[in-house]
Amino acid sequence: MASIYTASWQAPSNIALIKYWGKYGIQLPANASLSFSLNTCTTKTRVTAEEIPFKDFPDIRFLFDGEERPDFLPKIQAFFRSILVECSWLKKYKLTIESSNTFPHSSGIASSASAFAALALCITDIDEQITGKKIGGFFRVASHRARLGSGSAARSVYGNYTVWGKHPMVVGSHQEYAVPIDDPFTEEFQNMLDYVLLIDRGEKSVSSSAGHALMHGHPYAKARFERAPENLHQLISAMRSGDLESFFSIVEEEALGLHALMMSSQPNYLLMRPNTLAAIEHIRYARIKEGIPVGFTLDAGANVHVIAPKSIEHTLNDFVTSTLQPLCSDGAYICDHIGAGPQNLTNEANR
Ligand code: 2P0
Repeated sequence: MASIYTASWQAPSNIALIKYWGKYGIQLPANASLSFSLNTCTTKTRVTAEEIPFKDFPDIRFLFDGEERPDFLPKIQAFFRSILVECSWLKKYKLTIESSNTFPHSSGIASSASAFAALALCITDIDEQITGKKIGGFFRVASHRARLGSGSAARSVYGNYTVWGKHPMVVGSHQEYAVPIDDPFTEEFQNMLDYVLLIDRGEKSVSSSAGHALMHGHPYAKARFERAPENLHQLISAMRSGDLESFFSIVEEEALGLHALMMSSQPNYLLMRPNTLAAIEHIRYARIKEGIPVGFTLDAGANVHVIAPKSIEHTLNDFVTSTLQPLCSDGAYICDHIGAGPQNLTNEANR
């Protein structure tokens, strides 16, 4: 009888505070990035591997929310091609991948980080089952594999704060995989809230992969790749000393700097929308004029991540519902916060 193996993992989305923008070689980052994993925005994936006669390439079916989605296959196949040498057993298996997100479909929230993290965790889990050997540094291996699917996914195999890319301030940091940051950050940074304002739910005009590619030959690339490690250094220092003012200043510079790079690419492009700017102005007013410890960051899109320590949750709820919610598409926003990381659901899947 053909052998069948199953693994199921839930992995979080993450938001970068120090951005990864620009890469070289095989998915290696031009600078180290730092992010935190979210709690509510996650992808749940189940992989079933069924033994079949030898083929050159794994036979893959991909279902999203129970529906066959061949449009996702090219990126998934590219991922499997890149891990085929280290997981040669894949050639003998037919894979069924079933995936779903907890965040709303076409919300404009990037799902490649949580999706490839969940997939890499499932494949690494099945790897252990098939070979019968425990993989030392399981999450490090999964992070390296996730990176090959999507760079930011390397950071989504852990909870809390992570760093992907070598940086002198983070012991053990590496270009090929992310590492969790085990740092004595002060209390306000241990319970960060992230409310995601859904400003525009449409498809982005330029994909992140295309955006990364435009950093080759970018007129400001050199300055960016020198600035990012300096910002990472300053950010960690601010988080160690409880300096929220410096923290917000660096995080917002990174967000605006990311979009400035897009706006000065050749060809240039713009992902912010008028309500992105309106939200930013309100957030800055609240912090600078009203003394509310709140800031923002942006992903590669129009949505705004509103960041604040948990201690001001009630104030933040009032501020968001009264001032920011009207700027959101259909008034939609997601209340999230820093999360504990992926969950192994394999035993549940095998039941
Ligand atoms: C980040 N982003 O650090 C940056 C900031 C978006 C804004 O990494 O080509 O989907 O798959 O490696 O990881 C989004 O790009 O790009 C991203 P690929 P990815 O989170």
